[in-house]
Amino acid sequence: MLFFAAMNIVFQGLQKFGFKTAIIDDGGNYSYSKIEEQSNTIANYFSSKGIEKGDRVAFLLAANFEFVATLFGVWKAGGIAVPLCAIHPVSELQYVVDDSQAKLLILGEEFSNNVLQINTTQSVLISEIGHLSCDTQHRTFSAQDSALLLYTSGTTNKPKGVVHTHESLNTTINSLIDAWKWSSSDHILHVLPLHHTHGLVNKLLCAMAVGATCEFLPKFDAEIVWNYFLERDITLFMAVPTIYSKLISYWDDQLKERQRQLSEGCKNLRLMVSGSAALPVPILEKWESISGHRLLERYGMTEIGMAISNPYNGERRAGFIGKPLPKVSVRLVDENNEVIKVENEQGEIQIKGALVFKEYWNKPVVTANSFTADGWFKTGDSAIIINGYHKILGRNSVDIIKSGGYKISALEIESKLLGYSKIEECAVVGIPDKEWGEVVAVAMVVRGVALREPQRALEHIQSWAKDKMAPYKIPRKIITVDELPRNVSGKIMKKEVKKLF
Ligand code: MCA
Ligand code: AMP
Repeated sequence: MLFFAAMNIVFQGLQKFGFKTAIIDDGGNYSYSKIEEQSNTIANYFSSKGIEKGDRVAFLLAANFEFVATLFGVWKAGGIAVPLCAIHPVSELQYVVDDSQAKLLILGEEFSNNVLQINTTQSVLISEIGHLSCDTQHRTFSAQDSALLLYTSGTTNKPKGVVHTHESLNTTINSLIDAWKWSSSDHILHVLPLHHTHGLVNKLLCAMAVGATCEFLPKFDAEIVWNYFLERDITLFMAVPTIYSKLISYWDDQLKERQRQLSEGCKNLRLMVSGSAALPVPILEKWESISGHRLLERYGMTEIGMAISNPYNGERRAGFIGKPLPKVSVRLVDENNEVIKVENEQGEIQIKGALVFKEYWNKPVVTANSFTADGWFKTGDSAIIINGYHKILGRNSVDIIKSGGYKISALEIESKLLGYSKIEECAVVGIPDKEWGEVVAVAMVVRGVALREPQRALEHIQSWAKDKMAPYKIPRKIITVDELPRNVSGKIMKKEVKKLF
């Protein structure tokens, strides 16, 4: 008998929507029943491999049906899902596998080379998980049980694992379904990575919870996305600002008649959302002029899911992230942790509610320090409220960079760069960029003459870094200096470093 507590709203969808199309990928169309069936098979396999409640199962799979079936399979077996980043080099994957103490690693065919390179207790290719007819009794889990471990970069050198429970995931999913009017007739085009909240929760899991169709592209490609808007019945699109910027560039390069057709194609959609990084007002305005859609900008974070949003109906204010979603408590506090009670005063955003994560994996001290004594999560984002709407003003830490919607730790890159023998000292900063939001830049003091010429240094370092860091972390701008700007106590002054570029 198959049995588990359907505490997670997305499970209800698997049973309720039966033969409706849930997923479309390169391989075809898959119904909700197919996910139910395949995830049972996978859960049985996990149980046969000794996966028990609370065990971490890591998986490196392309954005496709197998990913979705594996995610549900992990949950049905009582495990904690650890989706890995498809574009991370082996060293970064190894870090996540080790840090999460994954008991099992699942790999897609396209990643089969990694089997030989990542050290794990057990790893298996997804294609090798056959159909086990044994009638496994799936474990029950409660709302408070851990469900998901997502890695995020922060003010610490190495990425931290953010643990979400079934309840915290459900809270964000339910609130987005209401706020953005998700329904079973929705068809979302999915172009984002699945190891982050934006792609995994906002797009995939919301779709699965309401019986919508989620169509995956293997990789973002501006031309393909435009053609999908034109030719298919897409109703929903969600992306980071960089993607809208790339879609605009593509449109700009087309002849008038094609531009007209592309713009016309956007009429089929009912909603387009932007998030993960600040949406520049010129992008919002240009997008509105070519697509007819005023982007709905919202604010979230790996640790909290989605907290603040512009409205579905009503004013979507350019340059603002909107108002708190229902069931989320949001406050701004000044540097003395005094709550700001009036508008037009800048403070840190702090969040409370069932959407907030449970803990950083194996980091009790860091977890405790990220909350105030009275239980508010400190986001590190600074904001102001004007006429009821929140506006992000920046981050408290200069060491956090957002590039293409990815959060990057300057400290992590610095520590990796110092592994290059010719670099004596370095300071990594984010430099504003029209397309990427910010790009990674490094000022460095080098040994010898080989890296003195900036263009040569850039080529050298980019090629050296390829197997050590994900593409979005690799420095795009480099300068060499005789010494880094420091204050009287010897601390590098990052604001001065930024000015060097
Ligand atoms: C890639 N390139 C870059 C960067 N990334 N250059 C500068 N800065 C970067 N960050 C270079 C590559 O090296 C390559 O260069 C060229 O750009 C194309 O690379 P490619 O990988 O093909 O780029 P892409 O596929 O067009 O990627 C752009 C992207 C991607 C689709 C915007 O960055 C992306 O998927 N971002 C989304 C991340 C995300 O989902 N974040 C959500 C986390 P060359 O051609 O020279 O080789 S935040 C979150 O979840 C919270 C909760 C929230 O609020 O949402
Ligand atoms: P991550 O930790 O990768 O989930 O990124 C979360 C961070 O992205 C937040 O702390 C913000 O700094 C940033 N972010 C998300 N949405 C927005 C937005 N609409 N405007 C500005 N920053 C945002």
